[in-house]
Amino acid sequence: MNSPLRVAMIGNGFMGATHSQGWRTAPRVFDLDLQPEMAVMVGRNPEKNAQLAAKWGWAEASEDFEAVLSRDDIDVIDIVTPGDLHHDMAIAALRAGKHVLCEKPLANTVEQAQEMADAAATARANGIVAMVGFTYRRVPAVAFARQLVERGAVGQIRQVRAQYLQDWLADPGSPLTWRLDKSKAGSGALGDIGAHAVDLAQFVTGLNLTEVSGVMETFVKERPVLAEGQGLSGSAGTETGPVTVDDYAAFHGRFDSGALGLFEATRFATGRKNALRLEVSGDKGSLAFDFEDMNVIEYYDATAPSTEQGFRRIFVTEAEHPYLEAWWPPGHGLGYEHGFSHQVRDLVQAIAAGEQATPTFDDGYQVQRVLDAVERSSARGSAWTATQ
Ligand code: SOE
Repeated sequence: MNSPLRVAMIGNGFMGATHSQGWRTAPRVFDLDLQPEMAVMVGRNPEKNAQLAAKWGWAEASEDFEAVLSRDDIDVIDIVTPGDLHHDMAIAALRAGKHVLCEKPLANTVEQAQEMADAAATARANGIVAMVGFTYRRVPAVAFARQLVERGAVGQIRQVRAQYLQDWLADPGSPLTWRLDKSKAGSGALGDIGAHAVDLAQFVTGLNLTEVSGVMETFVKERPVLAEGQGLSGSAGTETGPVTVDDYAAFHGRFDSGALGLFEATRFATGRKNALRLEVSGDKGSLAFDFEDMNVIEYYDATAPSTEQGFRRIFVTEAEHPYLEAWWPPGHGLGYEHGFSHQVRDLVQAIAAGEQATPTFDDGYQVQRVLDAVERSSARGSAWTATQ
């Protein structure tokens, strides 16, 4: 029996559900070198937390983060709270000698992200692993796109287009939630979904953004306040409150290779539910991905005979494709939740091997520098702004 890896998850919202699925499933699908144990789930509301801990498979429920952090029988802290708690919790966990998985974006400010990356670098010397939850890297089609770029399939990258289109705020009657509160979320579409687009583009291309020219907008500035205890589906009252974050963020970006990118993040793309899209254009070919067709990568080989050229749909479901060896026969496909099982697999195996898991906190800090530069650019009339 492998040694146990005892996990405490902090938070129990949407990401609590997805991470719990990952911790439950990964050990039953992949051959892991350590055995994750879902030891404790930490949440604020005792009744809700106990009910969800039992439903999702956590052995204990607690309301006391500090007490859980001080336990010797906890090895990993998995932070799935809103962004305002990431900095303090992750640094405390690293200093307590715990491995850390922290949801994206790493922090609510670039200053916080830098301190977290520094704390992770210090902890690394003691064999501690710190990882950021950009799970879209772990969609097999995305991981395969990275492999194609690494082996030169698109040649010299000239342009990148990345979009993250959702529409859950297109209705002005949608109520205020923590994602619309700057003090909780740090930013709106920019940090919540724009961060994914930035990480996806940098991961697949292997390039880093060095300067940006951005624009941000809040279309609906007041929204209904949810009555106390009402869930998102609850009927909001007549009281309204201010939206303090962006609904939309777009920017032009220059990569360290000289390639240029166009980015867009919005929650008002009516009809687009979770359209995270990437297109990479090079002098030998192009790649295109759309999460709403997530088992496919489209590949254009510009070196093929002109009579045979065209984007071809590669169904990324073969056993030889990333992660697929553990799942279903070709053509059966995977879903959103599988990225969280792949995240657990890669984190557990990195800890077992004494290696760093990616994306590291340094990768998360790089994304935060881009987000911060977009905000500074937008406040300066879209002036080109360095990310460093
Ligand atoms: C936004 O609604 C959101 O839940 C993001 O916060 C997640 O990171 C993304 O995976 C799905 O959409």
